[in-house]
Amino acid sequence: MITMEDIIREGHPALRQRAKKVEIPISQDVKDLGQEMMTFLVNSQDPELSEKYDLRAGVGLAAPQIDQGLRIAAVHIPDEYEDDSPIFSDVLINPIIKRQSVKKAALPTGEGCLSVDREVPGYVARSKRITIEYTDLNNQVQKVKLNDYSAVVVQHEIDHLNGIMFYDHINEEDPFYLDSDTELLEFED
Ligand code: FHF
Ligand code: ZN
Repeated sequence: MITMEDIIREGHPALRQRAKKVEIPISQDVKDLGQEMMTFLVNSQDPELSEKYDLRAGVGLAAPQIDQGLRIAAVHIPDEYEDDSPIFSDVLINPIIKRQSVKKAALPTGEGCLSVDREVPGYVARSKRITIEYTDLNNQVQKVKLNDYSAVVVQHEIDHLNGIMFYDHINEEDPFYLDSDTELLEFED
């Protein structure tokens, strides 16, 4: 089972490396790894299990964060964070962004990261809408359109596969500067 002890923190060089493509069809090891990553997210969002195993609640996890330099990311968005679209939950192998909107969106709280044990204030402007393509754990190619919260999370995960941290995107002079084509997303509930 993946716990916080398995998650590497900033300063570890693996977080700055480009992860390698996964061979398709995927091996049993990759399938197991992807399933473990998804289980971590589900457990971390469960009040009892997160308390029991001392897990920080997460909506995404990229393989480099557990020191596996492979292009694999798990995403599990809780229900209440999806307005119109159905909830997005999947393991993404070799994800690529096929299309991205010019219009940007940023979370009002800024972002955090399981590999960053400090608050980093500031807005992270990301594409508001993306179309991604990836292979799932059943070796099926999926093409999915995402917007707002789920698009932000997936872009945060794909950044990890490329050695990019969320704070690389924060404006140094004015962390809360908002571009005219960046929408501040609303708080949930
Ligand atoms: C998180 N947690 O999942 C953050 C961190 C924007 O690469 O957002 O580092 F669990 C992956 C509802 C709302 C339920 C929020 C992408 C953030 C990705 C994980 N938690 C949440 C929830 C959360 C990171 N990460 C603060 C841990
Ligand atoms: Zn992260």
